[in-house]
Amino acid sequence: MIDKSIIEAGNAARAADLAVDYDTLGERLDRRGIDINAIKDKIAAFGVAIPSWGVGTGGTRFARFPGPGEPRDIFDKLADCGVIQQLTRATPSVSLHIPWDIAPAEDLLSRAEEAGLTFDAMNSNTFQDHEDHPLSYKYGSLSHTDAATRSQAVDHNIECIELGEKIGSKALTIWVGDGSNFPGQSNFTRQFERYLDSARVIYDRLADDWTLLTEHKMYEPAFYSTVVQDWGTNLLIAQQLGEKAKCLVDLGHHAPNVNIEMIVARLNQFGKLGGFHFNDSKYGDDDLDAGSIDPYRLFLVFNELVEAEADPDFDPMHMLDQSHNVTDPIESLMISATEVQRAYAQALLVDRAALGGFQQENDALMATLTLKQAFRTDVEPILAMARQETGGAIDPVAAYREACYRAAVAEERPAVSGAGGGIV
Ligand code: LRH
Ligand code: MN
Ligand code: MN
Repeated sequence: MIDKSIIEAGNAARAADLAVDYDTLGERLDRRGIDINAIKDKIAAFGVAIPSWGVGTGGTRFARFPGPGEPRDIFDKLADCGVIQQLTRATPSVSLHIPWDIAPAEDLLSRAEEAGLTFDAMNSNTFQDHEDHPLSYKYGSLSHTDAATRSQAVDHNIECIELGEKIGSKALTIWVGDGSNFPGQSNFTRQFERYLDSARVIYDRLADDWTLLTEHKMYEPAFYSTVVQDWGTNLLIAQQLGEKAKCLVDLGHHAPNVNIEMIVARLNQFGKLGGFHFNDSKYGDDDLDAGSIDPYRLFLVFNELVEAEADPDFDPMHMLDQSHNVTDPIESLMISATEVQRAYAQALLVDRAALGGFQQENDALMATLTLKQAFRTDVEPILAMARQETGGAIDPVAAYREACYRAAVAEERPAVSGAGGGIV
């Protein structure tokens, strides 16, 4: 963890400026009939889960360039996630990926507690082979033509639920790479039937207070067709399985220019919006930092979420899912978590009564300006104040660099070479 005195000293140097900025913004928002403290309280209560796999340097199929102090195992990852939470107060939980993070439940629980974290959704993995799975997933998993391979994949998902139950998780996220690489390779209908049959067995194993999140993705690793390729198929799955099954929207998993915020609205309208993997994308499943390419789109997604918040039962899960190739993953994740909070804060500023009126009158210009007014508001003082008041850092990256955390862990964690790692 970061020495508290470093956070305190950094905050002390910035507190006076922040107080002025917060009061000034408070006055401006007051003129718009908005109570800044109410927004700040909502931001302070908002959290986004860290993907355990995000704290290691990512890579592409061409190469991976590891940085110093790469986490060696799930316990190092929890330590890194603890630092992100300590400084941002925006990331109270971690989403595990099995088998990457397999460890005894009691150890996971005690290390998470030390780091001030809880566990979010469990992620199963049948998109690669496992040492202890005799059958290969090369030709699919839950939808494989071979019953024994399907059943091996189902059992793995059940093991993920069992571990999750021991560590306080309440959801299982399933993403499969199943699909085909050639026209004619697979029968679309039979393949989807097999997927549904397997998913039903997993669903039936879920406790009543658990959610099954299925995640769609257009392509990759299958390059001709993917079984769960879009939100339409995902919605069918959730509807077929039942009440506890909902859809997970990873922002990077759509065709370019798809209107993601509208997908969010549709899924929510029919009670099937289960959660998010936040990231940003320029071309495909780029796993870029949330808000780094198109912050307006992130805002528009949150605009739909704030609209949906009127329903007290609305409670989607929020997770990041990113891959960091050229930045320190801890810094990227801290900034990304605050970008997600920023989009939420901006969306909370939308004058919904005015927007509704403009929509009713078909005043397209004023309707869109109503959104822009909220988006253009610099809400940084709200985010910084929420962090300061909850014991975090006004400037998380500055505190992190000041503490030299990366250099300290690099002393204990052996250097990793990326040489020879890529497969083109
Ligand atoms: C698939 C995905 C899915 C996986 C993660 C590693 O592209 O988004 O969520 O679990 O990446
Ligand atoms: Mn994802
Ligand atoms: Mn992805």
